Amino acid sequence: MFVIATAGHVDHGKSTLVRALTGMEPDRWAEERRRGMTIDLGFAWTSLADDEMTAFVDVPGHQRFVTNMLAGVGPVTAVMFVVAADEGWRQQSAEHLAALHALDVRHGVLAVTRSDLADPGPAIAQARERLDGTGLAGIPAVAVSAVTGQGLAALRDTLRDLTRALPAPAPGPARLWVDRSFSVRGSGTVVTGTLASGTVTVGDDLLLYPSGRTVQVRGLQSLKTDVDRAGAVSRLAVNLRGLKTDEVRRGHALVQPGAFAPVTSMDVRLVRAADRLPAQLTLHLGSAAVAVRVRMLGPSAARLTPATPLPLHVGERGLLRDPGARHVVAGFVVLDTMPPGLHARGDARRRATALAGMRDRPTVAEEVGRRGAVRREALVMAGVLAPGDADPDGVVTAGGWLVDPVVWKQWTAALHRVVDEWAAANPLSPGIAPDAAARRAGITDARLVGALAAEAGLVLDVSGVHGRDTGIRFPAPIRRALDEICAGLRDAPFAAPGAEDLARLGLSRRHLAAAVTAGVLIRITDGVYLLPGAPAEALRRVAALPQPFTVSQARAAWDTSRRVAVPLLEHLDRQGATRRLDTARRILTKESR
Ligand SMILES: Nc1nc2c(ncn2[C@@H]2O[C@H](COP(=O)(O)OP(=O)(O)OP(=O)(O)O)[C@@H](O)[C@H]2O)c(=O)[nH]1
Ligand SMILES: [Mg+2]
Repeated sequence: MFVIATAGHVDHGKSTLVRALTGMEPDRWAEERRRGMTIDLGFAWTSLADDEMTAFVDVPGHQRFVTNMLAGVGPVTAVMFVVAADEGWRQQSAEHLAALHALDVRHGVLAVTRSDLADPGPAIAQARERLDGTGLAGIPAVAVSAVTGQGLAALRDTLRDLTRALPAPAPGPARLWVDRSFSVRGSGTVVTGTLASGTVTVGDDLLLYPSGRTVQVRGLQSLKTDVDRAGAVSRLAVNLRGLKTDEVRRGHALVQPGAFAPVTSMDVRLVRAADRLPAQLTLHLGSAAVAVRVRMLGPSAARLTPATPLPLHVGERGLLRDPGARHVVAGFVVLDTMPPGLHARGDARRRATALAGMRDRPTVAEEVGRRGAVRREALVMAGVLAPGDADPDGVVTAGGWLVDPVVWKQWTAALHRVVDEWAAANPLSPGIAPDAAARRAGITDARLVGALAAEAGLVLDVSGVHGRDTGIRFPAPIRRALDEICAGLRDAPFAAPGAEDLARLGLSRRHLAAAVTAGVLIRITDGVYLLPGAPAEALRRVAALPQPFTVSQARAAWDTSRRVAVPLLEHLDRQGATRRLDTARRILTKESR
């Protein structure tokens, strides 16, 4: 299916032309027919060629209903621009063109209608001139009369050529901008809209914006025909389970879960804006019209804060209007849906400079480079990365993060420094907990510490991150047993496990010897194993005793038994840290004082 929106000044013959092309009545309301004027959006369809259907979204031309007009064209990429031969270019011709240009609509046909009432030549020439310099410059023009039928066949052919030349809808998640909601007896709530991307299937769970509710698709119709499934582009009526009619209305959106972040703050590039914009405007995007706070960052950059969350992606276009004024005040391109806070003096100016250097559709590497590190799913929800995309080249991926290689290097170095500092300050527990390490090293997420530790040649185990990697790999039960012993020794550094403890844990002499080689434990004497930092801590504690000191004073200071205290003192003697004075007393050597 193809979807084409109409555009053009009030009363120029848009609806009449749609009726002539489709045989359907786009003006749905009695009031519209009585007043001979379109108020709300109308929908009609026909087959221009083969079996493929073309649906028209017929918009009102009157200035008062421009919000309805924008809701109609918002999700549509092709337009039938109507100008009356007898009236020529008028005010809403210009306003509609400004909106289409800002939305970057590039596909269209110029229909100069009512050409039975006047020579269409001057109106065509005038319209072409106005279209020049916009995205619709050079579109084919057709003179037509809906009354005499003159030119209608040519218009059909031109519209058919237009639809054939339309680019396939960009692959992407399902998003349907709601333009109507009503209740059908026996079915409940039905919404209609233009599905501009993705696929919807009966039974799907979708997210409703802005409420964030999950709703289930109970039934689908496309052009009044029941379907099980519909893909973009299509006009769709969606029957929703468990939703009251007043809970959904025009401007809401149904989207695929996990595909969009609820955007409440975004940085945009302004297109064709005045130097300064009012601080409060209305934002139009898709079928939505939402109050928005505008903060100018620079001449063509602004931060927008919509009053309700919007499901949108980087690179999308929208409009800003002053509801009081009679024109579009600016178009915009979404550049960042996760903008950084602006706290310090000069932040806004720096941000404007950064935004000026961004492309409308950044690559993943550019986004990662700009942010240093970003969650993969955040880029998916920003529309920069598709869920199935392979991890991009030139970016480090770990733990669900995409990290800039320069930042990765900095983090690796910082982790090394933090681990060294910690080990020096805490000789008895050389492992630092991952979240503490992340905090000290300025690493965004503690879940990255494991990968960074591996990169840095460090070890992450139950005792935290530490620097001992000897390449010895223990079987899992042995590793667990050693971890248990280390954890116990971190709490009570001199409570060396006894022979029964070691036997219960399944640790043989061979395992313990390997643990010593690996630097996990040190052997004080046969059967007495402590953490590598234990002698330094032991010395620190006996240094605090009155000198000289006895074995039982040392034992008390270490809170251990003679089984450990005696060989540990002998170990300190051998290291030259302590010296025996006589059978009972020892003293710290000069070197260790
Ligand atoms: N003579 C003549 N009259 C036409 C032609 N097309 C439309 N009209 C008349 O022009 C008037 C306006 O036509 P509409 O189709 O309602 O115009 P519109 O652009 O849909 O108007 P809005 O939706 O209110 O913006 C009606 O009285 C139509 O009968 C045409 O080709 N020839
Ligand atoms: Mg009309």
